[in-house]
Amino acid sequence: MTFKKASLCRHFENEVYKRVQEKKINFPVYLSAGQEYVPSSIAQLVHNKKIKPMLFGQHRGHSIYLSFGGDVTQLIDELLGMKSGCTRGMGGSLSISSKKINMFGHEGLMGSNACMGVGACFSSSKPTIVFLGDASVEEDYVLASLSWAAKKELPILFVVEDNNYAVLTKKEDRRDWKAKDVAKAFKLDSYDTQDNPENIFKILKKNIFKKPIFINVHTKRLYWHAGAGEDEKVFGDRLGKEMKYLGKRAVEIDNKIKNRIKKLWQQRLEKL
Ligand SMILES: Cc1ncc(C[n+]2csc(CCOP(=O)(O)OP(=O)(O)O)c2C)c(N)n1
Repeated sequence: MTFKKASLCRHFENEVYKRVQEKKINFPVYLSAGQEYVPSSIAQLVHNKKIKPMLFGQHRGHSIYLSFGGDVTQLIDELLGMKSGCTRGMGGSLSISSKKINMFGHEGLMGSNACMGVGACFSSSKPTIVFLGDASVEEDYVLASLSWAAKKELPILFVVEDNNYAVLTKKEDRRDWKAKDVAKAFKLDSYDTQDNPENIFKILKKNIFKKPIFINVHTKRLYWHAGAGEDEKVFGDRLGKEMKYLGKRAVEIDNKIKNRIKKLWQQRLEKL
């Protein structure tokens, strides 16, 4: 199931990539191809536990939306600026929201979703997930949010999708500390891992939403920070590894999903 979610996210993003190149989409898009196993694994775990958390993502949110069961057609429509989009065609790529899956749209200030997620969780005591990037976790207000979540023992999960980049600047050129160590200093249960679903399940299975947890997951961004282009060839992305591991059946499933998404995009483009 995690594989199916990840495959859906990948093919969705590949279709967006094509539409940007064809100039069917003319505003900034933030593609999450390569990183999809992070939200897919967490969504699967949460789904298995029958929990429907509040979701606070950042600008790179397509895979979060899709992994947690957001309607595919509505996301296509959103990116095409149609009223039938999940954010009524007004949010675009960076501000994906959906009442159906409790996903709150991002307003653009990196890391502000941590403050909002912590506030929402504090006031409602509902299970909450905040997705951050490895750069947004450097913002001072994110650190204040981690501290409050720890102090109030909130049912919250902070997930850092650590793709190593802040636009084009690598982590090694920005800081000499690990996010996990900082979170630990605030007395959060804190982890550092690869984007392997088994690792993620193992870490979160027992205590998710029982106490505040911070997980930094190393992953890979396949496309530019914004728009459609390739920075450098990235090898060994997680979806490729999983396909190799799962074998022939996975390739069949992947092809089916690819064709379904392709067709859906074509159908929605005809509505323009
Ligand atoms: C406070 C603030 N500073 C700068 C920016 C411009 N900006 C947008 S995204 C981004 C990089 C974000 O990197 P990260 O949080 O690691 O997420 P990623 O893009 O890698 O998913 C920057 C600098 C912003 N939106 N907000």
